[in-house]
Amino acid sequence: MGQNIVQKIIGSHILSGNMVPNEEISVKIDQTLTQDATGTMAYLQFEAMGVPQVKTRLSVSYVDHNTLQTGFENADDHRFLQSVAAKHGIYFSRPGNGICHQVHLERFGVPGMTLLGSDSHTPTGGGLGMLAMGAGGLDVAVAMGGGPFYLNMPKVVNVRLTGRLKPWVSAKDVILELLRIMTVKGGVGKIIEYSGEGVTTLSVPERATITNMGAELGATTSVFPSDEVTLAFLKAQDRANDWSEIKADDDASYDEIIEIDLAELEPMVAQPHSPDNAAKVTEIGRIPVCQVVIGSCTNSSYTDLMRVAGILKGKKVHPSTSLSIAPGSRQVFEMLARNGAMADIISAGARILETACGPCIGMGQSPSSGAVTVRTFNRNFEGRSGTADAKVYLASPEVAAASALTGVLTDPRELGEYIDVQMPDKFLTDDSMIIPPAEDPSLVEVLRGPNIKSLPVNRQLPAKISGPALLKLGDNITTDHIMPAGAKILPLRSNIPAISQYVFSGIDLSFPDRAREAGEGFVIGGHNYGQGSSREHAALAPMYLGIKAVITKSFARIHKANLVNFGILPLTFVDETDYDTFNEENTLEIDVSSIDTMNELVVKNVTGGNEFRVRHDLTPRQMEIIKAGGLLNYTKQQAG
Ligand code: MIC
Ligand code: SF4
Repeated sequence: MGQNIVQKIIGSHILSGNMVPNEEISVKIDQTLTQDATGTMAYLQFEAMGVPQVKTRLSVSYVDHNTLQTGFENADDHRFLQSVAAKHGIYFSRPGNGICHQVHLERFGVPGMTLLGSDSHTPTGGGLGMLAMGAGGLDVAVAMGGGPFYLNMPKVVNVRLTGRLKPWVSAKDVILELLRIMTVKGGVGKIIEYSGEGVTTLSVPERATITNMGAELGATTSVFPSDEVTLAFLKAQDRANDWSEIKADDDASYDEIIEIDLAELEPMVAQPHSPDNAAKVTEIGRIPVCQVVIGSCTNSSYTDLMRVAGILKGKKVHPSTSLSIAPGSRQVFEMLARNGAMADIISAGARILETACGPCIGMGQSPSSGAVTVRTFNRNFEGRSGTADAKVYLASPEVAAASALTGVLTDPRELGEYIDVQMPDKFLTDDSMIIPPAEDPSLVEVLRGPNIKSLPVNRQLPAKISGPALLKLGDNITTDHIMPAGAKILPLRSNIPAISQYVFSGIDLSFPDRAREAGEGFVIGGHNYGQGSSREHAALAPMYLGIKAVITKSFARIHKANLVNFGILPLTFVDETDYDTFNEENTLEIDVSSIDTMNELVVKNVTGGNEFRVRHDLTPRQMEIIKAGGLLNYTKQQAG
């Protein structure tokens, strides 16, 4: 029986378990990446493991999130990251060199390899035919130390692409259509594998836009074949030697099949406040747009920005609309500067931002109150832009640039003749902003500023946990709800005591104080709890505040793994209607002494006098981690 791409790559990296859907497996990780907002923790954890040099084939530390230096904090973190990288065998991509996923695609990604990144959009690498997955920083630290990465074997969904995109329809529209079909929880426990003749019509950056936003489906990752198109891209990056062909066997089988005819797609947007709230631009109509932002790891490649420049050339941004553009990498930025396209962009009235995540993570450019903003990003969760009542629409660079000119949401097909941008035969390659690790690590001193606080650790799991249900939430709670980002809070990523004061701050400002006062407590959620970012701070900071268990209808993959890593029990209702049988602030009590032998536990509602059942699906290994109070404690115990 033939194999699909997922089975081939996992099969060649599997260390334990069988490739049976939902069975726990572990795989060897070839490459890791971190970014600064999750990286400081990941490297503190790596240091705590006491491994002198990384054991991966390649590990890269990027600085792209916390680049706004409004105080010493971010700059201190950058300095720490640079020195810790030099000491432990890690390449360091300096601030200004670009967004981790874009740079990794250009300079490091290798078809057929595994990549683990402390960022949920690591699947961008799937555009090159890698098995690229997002995880919490601690899992990445373990992988850097040579440890396996554990996951449940996902189901494989085959998305068959036929036809070819019409002019002005783009890769973003493909993934928005898939989000419309599958929703933000449709990909949980699955990997999306693309095939069909439509694949050959898409360039690597276009494929990467699609795999990038597979994260929004909740999918473990997404992957494209590695073919002639991949080879051409790698050649143009001076990396032809990194190429190998990766394709599914003709008789490969899949758990699910979805067909999309590229020729039938039209320009789309995701409406507020969810990436799956997708509709055709023509269905929404010409609503006034206050702001347009073009950039992020989804849509800021060379071809994306060349087309934007072509649209803007000789025209001016509408007087009631602000246009900001952040190129995805220094390679893209410099190529546009040299070929004159940047001049067209500047002349149109665009505000050029640093080559970084920027507004995507709320680092500046927050829109005005109640404003409609069209962004080429991947997430439009409420409040993520920094303006609580802003209405964020996600769209392709073409829709965004057209709307910037007209001041209203605009179908780019109105622009007339299509601007065809060719992939360059040769990209400008200059890796001088990527600093290799030190030749003699013993000479490197790791520099820690006062913002870097030591790691809090959890206690062992007691026999009984009890406390109030501190917060009762609905479906699709994101890690942006749990642990918000933005220019004010992000600089505290290496300071858990300080950042914990902002847990759930967009929902309930009293949460941290109530949690502290209670000593121990619970959070209650609906379906797909913890979707979105990989930030382990959404587990670590609640753990610091005394959260012992989170009880939900279902979890998103990365967040659930992060909860386990920090010793918080992820539990789900056996009967979902029990969600309605208790209120916020009711005191709950769970006897957890038998989690080893029983996967159902009884929750006593001490206030209401009733009981209900919850379950866990922890593997024996995860059970030991929970009992130890988290992965770091567990690893120390294992080491004796
Ligand atoms: C995001 O897009 O939310 C982030 C910021 O890149 C996160 C990581 C983080 O919170 O640091 C992600 O997607 O994992
Ligand atoms: Fe950065 Fe936004 Fe991409 Fe996250 S989604 S890595 S914040 S550009």
